Amino acid sequence: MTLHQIPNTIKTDSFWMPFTANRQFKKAPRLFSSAEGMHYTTVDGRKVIDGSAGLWCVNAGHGRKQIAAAVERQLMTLDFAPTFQMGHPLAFDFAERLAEIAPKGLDRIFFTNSGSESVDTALKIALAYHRANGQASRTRLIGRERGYHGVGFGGTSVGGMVANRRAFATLLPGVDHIRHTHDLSRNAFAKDQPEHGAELADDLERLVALHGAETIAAVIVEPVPGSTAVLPPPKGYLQRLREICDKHGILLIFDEVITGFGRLGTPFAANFFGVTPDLMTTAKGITNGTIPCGAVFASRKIHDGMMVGPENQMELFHGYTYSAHPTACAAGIATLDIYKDEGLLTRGASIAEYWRDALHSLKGLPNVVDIRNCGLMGAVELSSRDGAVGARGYDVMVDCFNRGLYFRMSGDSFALSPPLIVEKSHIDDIVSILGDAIKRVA
Ligand code: PXG
Ligand code: PLP
Repeated sequence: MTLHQIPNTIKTDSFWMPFTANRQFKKAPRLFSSAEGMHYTTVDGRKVIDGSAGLWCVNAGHGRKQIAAAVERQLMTLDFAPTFQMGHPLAFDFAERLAEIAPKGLDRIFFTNSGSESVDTALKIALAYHRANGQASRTRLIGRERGYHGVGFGGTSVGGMVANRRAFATLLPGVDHIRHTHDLSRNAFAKDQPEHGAELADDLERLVALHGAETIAAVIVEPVPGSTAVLPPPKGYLQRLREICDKHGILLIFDEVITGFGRLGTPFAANFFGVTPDLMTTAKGITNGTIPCGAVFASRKIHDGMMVGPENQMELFHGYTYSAHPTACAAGIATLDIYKDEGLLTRGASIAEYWRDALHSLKGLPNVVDIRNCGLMGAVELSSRDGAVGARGYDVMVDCFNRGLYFRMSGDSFALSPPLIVEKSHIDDIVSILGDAIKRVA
């Protein structure tokens, strides 16, 4: 199991690692020292294929010189400029460029520094919008079980992964959740979107009946939940959710922090599913993972609905010191240039079928209970060992790392989302290393 893992030669005590079993990790650290294209290189010089685009963010692959050069140039020209009652041209240019690729009508852009900040921003905009439009009673926020919306108090509250919630007491009041759509009994090994479960969107009607529509501000869902290991929505589900929101005047927020910027073979999941939300949260791929940045895309209806009151009065009392940071804007524009020049926002569509078939070839291996795919997202789910959820998954993950494959795991599921530059040969490598590990660990 410790093959290739160097003895611990660095001091690891001070860094309190995020979302990590710190004590276990520090006994045998897994350390990357450089990256290029589809691969990381470890501190001991091994090439490891990146099966998860870093943390779902390095969509154009690693080591893009164009982005590095743009950031360097920007730092030497204008290192920082405020965007509170001041501005700098790149912020406006970047917003215009994002508006060009936005789902139709979602072309008003509020900048943040992460997915968590995008989520909390979108939730606050939803509340403020209703208040500005005479519906101040709409204060409830609805999430979904198994959802992940980052780690702010807002995102944690609407999130639906119990481990991320239970240590943090009562969170925001007035939050409720609709049911998740993961249903192995009906949909195991479904390809692309599962057939069964569109009716689960009706769970929103249950909450409307319970609380009254006039108390509900917004519903937030990931079009394809990522952190709970890739759960494509049942056919018709998102359409139905949109209809129910419209019927009751509830805003629909798509959290596209993972699905944004080409992950499904379309610029955004909203394009892929043909469903347009009122607000869309993004981050990660917006700068190819290089410089922290996020953006909330708002509809004209929401934006214009907030542009009320005296002109000399701020419309939204919200923003971050680093909203539209010059280096993030420079990195973002360079990233969008790469996406455009290389067709990466739609490239996934041409390789998604190969990806799907390769993943589904793992069906029948020991303990494999489900395989899921959507665009260039994919997941393999294993059954858990008795009384030890996550143990088998961890062993497979470590085995893969030792043999040259990195990916994210969630319990006993593996979430795969390679950089969008992935070639068929890389997919073959990913699937063969993973398949061998599943057999070996069994
Ligand atoms: N919303 C969604 C849908 C996300 O996936 C966030 C919000 C929060 O973004 P920030 O930038 O604050 O982390 C995310 C982030 C994993 C994994 O492998 C997923 C995320 C982050 C790190 C790891 O499941 N998603
Ligand atoms: N805490 C203090 C004391 C601050 O002054 C600020 C910003 O001015 C913040 C937190 C928020 O920081 P940020 O704008 O980077 O989110």
